Amino acid sequence: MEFKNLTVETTNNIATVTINRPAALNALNEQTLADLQRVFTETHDNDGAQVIIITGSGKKSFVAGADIVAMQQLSALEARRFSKLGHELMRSIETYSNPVIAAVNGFALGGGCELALSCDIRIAAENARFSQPEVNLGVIPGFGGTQRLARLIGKGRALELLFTGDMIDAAQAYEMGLVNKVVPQEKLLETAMEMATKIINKGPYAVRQVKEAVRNGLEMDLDRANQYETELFGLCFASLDQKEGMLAFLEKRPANFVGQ
Ligand code: DAK
Repeated sequence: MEFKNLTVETTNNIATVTINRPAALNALNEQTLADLQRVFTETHDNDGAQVIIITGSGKKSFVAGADIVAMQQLSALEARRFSKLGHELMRSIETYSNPVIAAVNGFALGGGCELALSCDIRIAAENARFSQPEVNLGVIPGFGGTQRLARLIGKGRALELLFTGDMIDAAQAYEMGLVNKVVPQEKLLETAMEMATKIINKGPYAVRQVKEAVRNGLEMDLDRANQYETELFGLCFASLDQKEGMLAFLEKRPANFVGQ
């Protein structure tokens, strides 16, 4: 696939998607949103990468937000369309069948923070900075920030960040549970790759079911969520991966999963 504002490199079923608009610190304009959307809608399950890593080009910025130059002149209707494109992308990432890791290599502001929030796991470089600064510009987050941030780090801490627009560093983000790990910048992609490699060596069918179970279960009450888990657990026993995984354990050898 060819893209205007992205590069995609796939090694051993792990795709690294690099947002590449260095002159604007990788800010998200319509083209970039559309490019990213194609990554997540044109590949599925086994024909796509088993893990996708999203990062930004350069050492300074993951994504410095939605593109303020492009947004400045929008009419209300155009702003609504832009917001919809962003929402659709974030949802495509969140519902993508396989895990998505954000490797946050610098500023993750506004739409950049929202992009990281839509990923399953966030690994931050020590120089990463996070904020939802939309109130500085007289708007609110338009790509799900008010919803996903509160769900991830809790209402009180999310509201503080959303009301003040304060920028926090990687260590603070880690303390709040906004990121899973903080590593030196030069180790960022290596760490993301190591985690991705660990994941792709597990049963791919089970990994996909884990993502479904957690994502959908969080929207349900506990009884329904446990029932849902029971159904997905049962379904695993119709998969080749369950048969192979358990047989391999009993034969004391590594499993050869097929992802079905
Ligand atoms: N958009 C466009 N260009 C940007 C940008 C952005 N978000 N961030 C940086 N740039 C550009 C700068 O304008 C500059 O361009 P030139 O002047 O060189 O042409 C270049 O990137 C380098 O930036 P700086 O010179 O400013 O670099 P510094 O190191 O001095 O500062 C910074 C880095 C990240 C702290 C600073 O650039 C900054 O504060 N950037 C803006 C960060 C920001 O406020 N981001 C949030 C954007 S708001 C909605 C839809 C979506 C959203 C809201 C509503 N609806 C439709 C309702 C989402 C909103 C946002 O994401």
